[in-house]
Amino acid sequence: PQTIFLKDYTPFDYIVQDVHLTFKLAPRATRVISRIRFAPNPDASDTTFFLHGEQLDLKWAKINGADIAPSITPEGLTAEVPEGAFTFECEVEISPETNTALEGLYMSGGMYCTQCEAEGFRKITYYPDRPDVMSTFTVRVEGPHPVLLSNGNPATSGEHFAEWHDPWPKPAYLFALVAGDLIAHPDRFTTMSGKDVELNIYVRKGDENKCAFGMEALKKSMTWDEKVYGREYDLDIFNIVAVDDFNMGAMENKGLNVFNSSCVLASPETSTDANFERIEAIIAHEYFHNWTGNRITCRDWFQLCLKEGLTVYRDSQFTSDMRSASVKRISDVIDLRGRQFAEDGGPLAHPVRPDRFVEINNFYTATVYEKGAEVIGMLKTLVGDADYAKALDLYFERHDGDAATIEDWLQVFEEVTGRNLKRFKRWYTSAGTPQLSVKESFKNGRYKLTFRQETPPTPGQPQKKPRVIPIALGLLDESGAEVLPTQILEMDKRQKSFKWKGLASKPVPSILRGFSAPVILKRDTDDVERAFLLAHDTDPFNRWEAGRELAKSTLLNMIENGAPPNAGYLDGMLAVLRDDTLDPATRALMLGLPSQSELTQTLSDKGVVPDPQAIYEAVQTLKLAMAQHMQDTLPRVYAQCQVEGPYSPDAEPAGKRELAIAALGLGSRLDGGKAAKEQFARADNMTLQISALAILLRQKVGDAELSGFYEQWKHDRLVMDKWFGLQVSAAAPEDAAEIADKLTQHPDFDHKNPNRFRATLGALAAHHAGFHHISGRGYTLLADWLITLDPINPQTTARMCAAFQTWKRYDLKRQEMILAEVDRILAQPNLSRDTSEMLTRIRS
Ligand code: BAL
Ligand code: ZN
Repeated sequence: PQTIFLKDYTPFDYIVQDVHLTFKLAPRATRVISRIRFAPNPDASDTTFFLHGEQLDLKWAKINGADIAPSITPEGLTAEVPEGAFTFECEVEISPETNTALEGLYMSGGMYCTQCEAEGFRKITYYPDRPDVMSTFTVRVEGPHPVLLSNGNPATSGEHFAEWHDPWPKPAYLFALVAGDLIAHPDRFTTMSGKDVELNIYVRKGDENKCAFGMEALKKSMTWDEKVYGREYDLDIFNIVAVDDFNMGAMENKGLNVFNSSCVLASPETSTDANFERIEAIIAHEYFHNWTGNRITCRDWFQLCLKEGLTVYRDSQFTSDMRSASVKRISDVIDLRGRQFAEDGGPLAHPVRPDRFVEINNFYTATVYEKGAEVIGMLKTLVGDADYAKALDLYFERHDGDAATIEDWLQVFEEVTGRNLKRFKRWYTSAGTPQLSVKESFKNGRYKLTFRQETPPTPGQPQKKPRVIPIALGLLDESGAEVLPTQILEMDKRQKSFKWKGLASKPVPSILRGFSAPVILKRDTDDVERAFLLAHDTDPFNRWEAGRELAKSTLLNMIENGAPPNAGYLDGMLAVLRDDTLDPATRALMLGLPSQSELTQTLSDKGVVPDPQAIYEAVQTLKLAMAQHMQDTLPRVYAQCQVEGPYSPDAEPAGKRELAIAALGLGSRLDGGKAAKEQFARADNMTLQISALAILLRQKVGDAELSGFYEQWKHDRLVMDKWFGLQVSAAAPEDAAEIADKLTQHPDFDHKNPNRFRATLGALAAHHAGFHHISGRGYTLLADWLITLDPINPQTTARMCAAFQTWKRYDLKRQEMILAEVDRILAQPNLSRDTSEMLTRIRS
């Protein structure tokens, strides 16, 4: 397969002036008739007329009304064209019903829908399918369905047809079409300039009672983007459609967002607090793309972080404003360390802006999205809130209607601030997580911190230059009072020292407050200082971090030296549990332990070969010790955190439930699940019901509840995904693969549905000790299913291959077993480009 390089970018040879499409829908024989006006691009150097097109059955093609016989390859169409402007027309036939890749136009549960990002439009018709080709679209959809939707504003409609016109030029990846027997949950919004906008969430019959929360989230997002970024919505209508079969979470098509139903449908009985929060964030994310992604799009796919990093950053700001900023920050960092640090430290490491790819679908990664958002957070920290706002205003003003680059983005910051961002730009171009080590000295009231940055080599980048790292720092005295409130140190060299004088005593530093940069902090410290910061740090993130570090040091000592649980840690956690001045959600986060894969990474960074079973056992031992140490307090906290009245997904009641569930989970190690059985029996919402079930399954006393849950919810697809996933994630390590295997034989398992596939096999891959069980059954089962799924849905298959990316961390036996499975998949004939690229990179 061909590698595509950023350095080879050239503009398309033509400008597309406008596009007219007619769809005559039929499950296996949809006809797509296109009329496209082209004109030569004065910025282009060549005049080859090539249009992308894959798996299309061309019926005819014309230029300026005259038949042509273009040359067709599996990748597209080439034709002779006249000089100057001309009109290209063609008709193709496609088969949505047999499109299991869920890319292009396909069918899901009887409805038609599309997914075109990144390169799906070429499976709909012949077109220059690249993000820098932008045009207005007029679309006519013909079919017997009550609802016929496309982008933009509705034009005309009649019996069995509807026409839509999108006045905003857009690239083909933002095209969308939906047709089906759908029900609308309608509403309206008045924009800041007084424009009335029609809003709809379209769902299948039976789901109409699960739209209200999503609609409120949409209106909140529209208001927030006006208030915080001054961005107003720009069409007469905004539609969201829920689809059951979808490779991603959701898609920001202009005026017609298509959502995985799991990311929009919500009700207290079927969705957990975490589901509600995620739905709110994803609705905001897709809506925010209207400006950061759609009005200003990417010049080429290497610039994906331009829209994704910024939009993730914006949705995290939104969630911080709607809920608790510190809880959001802590949760984001847990996620970043779990997914992005693993990627950055292994064979799949790539820069936030990659400079090469084989299959762009493989670059919708935690690095592009989440690290991309971290880079924007750092930029804002460095330039300050006021200049960030000015730079964003300039960005929107200057690049509205453009397909832009990271250079364009950084340029507006340079102009507004007068800064040179050359060194900062390395965050975009250099892969790997910097390690930031720090040494301190104190003498005669003078305190000095010396930082050093080092980034390990990553594939294709053996040497790393220093980057600009904003370090938020505060200093505390021995009583816990702040002697230096938070200030930002700019670490812009390989090594740099910072000094303070006139201090009465040696301070305790609180470094990297709020996790001000996505780095690994390396500091020789001890549990006494960690316990001090856990008790006193005024920065909520670093207070949590101190507890986390203490937990890590306790667990590592247990794993490596067979030590008993550290009494200081147990006391510290008991104090946290009892600390009523801390909000419940923060207490719940503090009581959580580092994930087993995070511990694996820490061990492997220290040069120790991790044993997944030993890590699992240490975690179980520590949880039991915590339960014993807290046994008098747990029931009181559980009782205090009961929420009265009707269910609300707001942050405050959700936080209380989270702490109650944490207390229940620990307590179940002493009461054999008695209290969890009671909670399951009286639960009137999914958060309480499924958390109780999870606790019972972990205690191996939940068989009756598991069957009861199935009988209660077997009609509900999204709840059944939870039922599948939970059984695997709650299994003991030795049982996880066998349980997953049995579930794949269950009549309700459907490997063609990405949600069900991910719920079952994804849960296995995420069960650290289960997936890496020394029997190797986890590896074999996942590989079997990846081989089965690849010809059906390459995108979902390729993403799940990432489960194998950490193979180098483990012992030789596990390494051999993993590589044998990777090679078995690679040896399959006709393996997709997606999967083959992923596994080849993992193998390297
Ligand atoms: N653009 C793909 C889906 C998303 O990031 O919103
Ligand atoms: Zn996005």
